[in-house]
Amino acid sequence: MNRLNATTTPDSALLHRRTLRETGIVHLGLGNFHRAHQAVFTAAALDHTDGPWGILGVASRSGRVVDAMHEQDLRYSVVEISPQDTRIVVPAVHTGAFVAAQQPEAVLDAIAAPGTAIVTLTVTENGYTYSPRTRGLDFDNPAVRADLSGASPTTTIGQLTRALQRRLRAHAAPITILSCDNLTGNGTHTARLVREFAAALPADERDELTAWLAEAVTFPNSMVDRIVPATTDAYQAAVAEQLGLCDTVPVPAEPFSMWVLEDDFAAGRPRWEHGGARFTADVVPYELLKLRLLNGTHSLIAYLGALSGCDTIAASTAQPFVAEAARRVLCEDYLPTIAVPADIDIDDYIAQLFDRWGNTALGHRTRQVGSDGSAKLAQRIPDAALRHLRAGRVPQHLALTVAAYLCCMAPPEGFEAGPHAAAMADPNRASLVAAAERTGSTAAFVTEVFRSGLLGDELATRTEFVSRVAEFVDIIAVHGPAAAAAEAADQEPASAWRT
Ligand code: CS2
Repeated sequence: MNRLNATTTPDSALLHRRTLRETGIVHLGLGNFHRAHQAVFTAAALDHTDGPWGILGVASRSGRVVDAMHEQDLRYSVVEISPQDTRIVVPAVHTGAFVAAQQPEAVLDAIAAPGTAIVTLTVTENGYTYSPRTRGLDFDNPAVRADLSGASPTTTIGQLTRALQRRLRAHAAPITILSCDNLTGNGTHTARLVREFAAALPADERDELTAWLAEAVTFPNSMVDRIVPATTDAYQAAVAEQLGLCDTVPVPAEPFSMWVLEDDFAAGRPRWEHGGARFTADVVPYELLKLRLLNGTHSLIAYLGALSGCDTIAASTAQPFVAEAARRVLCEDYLPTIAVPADIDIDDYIAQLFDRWGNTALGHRTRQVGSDGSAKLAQRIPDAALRHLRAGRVPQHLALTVAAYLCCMAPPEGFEAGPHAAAMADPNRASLVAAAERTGSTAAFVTEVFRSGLLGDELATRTEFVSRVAEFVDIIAVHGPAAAAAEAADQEPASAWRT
């Protein structure tokens, strides 16, 4: 079978047909999400309005996608999957791809290049070397310290700041850094970390860079949304069947896609609105809507699902006790903490979320959503929980989410968390297991977890929440996740928000 490449791609699958030569965007994090989201929006924008917006994709460590994309003239397919339909599109917007770990200086040169107007990021919640404890750059992280010492940088914040420094020295042309990760105020957050890195440089470098950052570099906030599972052989088979071609790095995705951005670009941008993106003066309400209603609820579905033996999000949500817990965490614990943007019909939005989670064709795994919970939950839980606690209410299903997470990471003695929980990757797993072994009781373990700063310092002082988490851990351990969910639901009558 022929390989997918520039000659073989059928026109009917191409999202835009011009051959791109100019690189206007450098993207850090050449993973599936970028390839199914921003790349597709960019292709659709270029199909409508031409521009110098080719994307140079930088993978952080792995060469798998980079090598395969080179073998395919930088092309790959996006397989949009629903139970009704499979649609394949080829975005064809990349002008280059390489691995940062193999060519660290090339990252700096690419960002400093005069043609580069935007740097986009999908480096995951974990990729920002952020400390929830200090709420700033993690200066205790050896990689951050190495980047500050002047070695070729390996952290994203180090790469960005060193590249901006190089750009300032070379020609000082304005540029935009656009975070596309699931973080509240992702642009503001990135700006703060870059400025903290710059402020830690020697005075002669620091002052000039800090002034130029304020003047010439923008960091718009953006909300990104598309469920993108890890790829499997089934997607290669779908491409083979529909296009008659071999693509070794297709990306699966749900049909839904959404992008809301602040229009604050220092040196121009593609006409992403033609691909369906929305521009707005204030993205934060959209970010909170998505981070809490979708991502926050997603975490609970993933942990309860894994603990009840479910491989996929769709299988987990198909269980009535999980659907009920999801509805309650969403409507009672998250929704009252946000201001719904005026153009969102909240009932439709919620109904659509349940449809999206119920997409049985997608194969989105509980282990994928449950991975990196230590970084994800810090974004999803503390601010919402504190809003309720300050008002005198213990948000039961937020406590349940943390308890289910802890049972997946450090299963209590005698409790079998199962293979899906065991397969969740998390940089904090080992320290959680060690804390569980060290402490004599669930209450002591959970208290220690909160004191470690995992969910920020303030939530650790809310003993009513901390002890509720411990109680749920015990209930899960003895009676299972469904009993814990029933206990959470019993604490309060279902609210008027139920739809
Ligand atoms: C998920 C997200 O893995 C996770 O934590 O909640 O990746 C989610 O699928 C996307 O944010 C959807 O846009």
